[in-house]
Amino acid sequence: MKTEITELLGIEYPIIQGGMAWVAEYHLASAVSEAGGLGIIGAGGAPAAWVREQIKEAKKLTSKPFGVNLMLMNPEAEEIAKVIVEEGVKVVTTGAGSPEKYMKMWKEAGVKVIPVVASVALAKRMERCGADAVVAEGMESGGHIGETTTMALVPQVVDAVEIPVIAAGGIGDGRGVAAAFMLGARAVQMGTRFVVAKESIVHENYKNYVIKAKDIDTRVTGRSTGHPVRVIRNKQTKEYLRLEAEGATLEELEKLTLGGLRRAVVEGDMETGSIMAGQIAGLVKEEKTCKEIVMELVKQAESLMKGTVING
Ligand code: TUI
Repeated sequence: MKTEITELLGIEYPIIQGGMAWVAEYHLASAVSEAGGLGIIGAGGAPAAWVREQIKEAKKLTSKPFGVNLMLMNPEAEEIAKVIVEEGVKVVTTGAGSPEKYMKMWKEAGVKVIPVVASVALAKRMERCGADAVVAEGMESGGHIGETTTMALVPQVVDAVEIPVIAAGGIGDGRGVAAAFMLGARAVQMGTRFVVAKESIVHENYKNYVIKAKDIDTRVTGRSTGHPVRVIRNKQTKEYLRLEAEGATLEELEKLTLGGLRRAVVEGDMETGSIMAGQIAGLVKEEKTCKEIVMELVKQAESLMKGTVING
């Protein structure tokens, strides 16, 4: 499964783990990298010192490449951007904004830069300012999302840029991987599937929620605030969507979600927590190791694509 992305990143398989806040810490990231994919440490809203520590711990567990995801709304984004360079991280992905102001520093340090985009316009802008690849993330994804589905977004981004495109959103098994290649992607990024990995440190309640979720169980909160976030429905989303429909203020709405991801991931609070997950949660049925997940994805995708030229 060699593609422009496996070559660019020096990895075995074109499978990237999403940089999920609170979830994507060093145990998960190093396990995905050890399995031949690209593990990613998600900075989320964490302080720069935490990110540095995570990078150091990941280096102890793997000598293979791994990345860091910089969530651009992080108040310490500037410091984290520097930590990435200082610690010699090979790959950075970014989310929830445009990483333009860090691009020069990263490129000069030889860091491969892969912004996550939800539109053709941002993909083009990222290519112009030197991105090595982009992740085109559809609205099937968990967490902060755009407006367009993976099926519609990926081929449009592929046609709009010369750099390789990684597909994300709604991919949970080898069929999704094969489909992404058919759309012109050169790799996939997956989050929800890895939430339930054995090496994932999320609370057991969270994993069980993903495993139990059906196809129609996610909801998008925050459409009215300009920050749409996909989560598995629970008591919090019911209350949130009710308030949102009644025209509640941003302040009232934020009261419900503040610290919600931490409550769900760390405390296992399934009532007031934000259980971020993608629409593919309904497909995720059991906990497996990262190695088992990656090997299963590769085997299934390869058998579906027999005779298909990926880089054609
Ligand atoms: O970033 C994500 N997904 C995320 S970030 C996150 S942390 C969070 N926690 C609580 C509330 C809100 C966020 C959880 N999930 N995916 C990548 C992504 N980026 N999706 C969409 C975007 C995006 C959206 C707008 C990127 C750029 C953008 O505008 C850029 C510009 O300046 O025009």
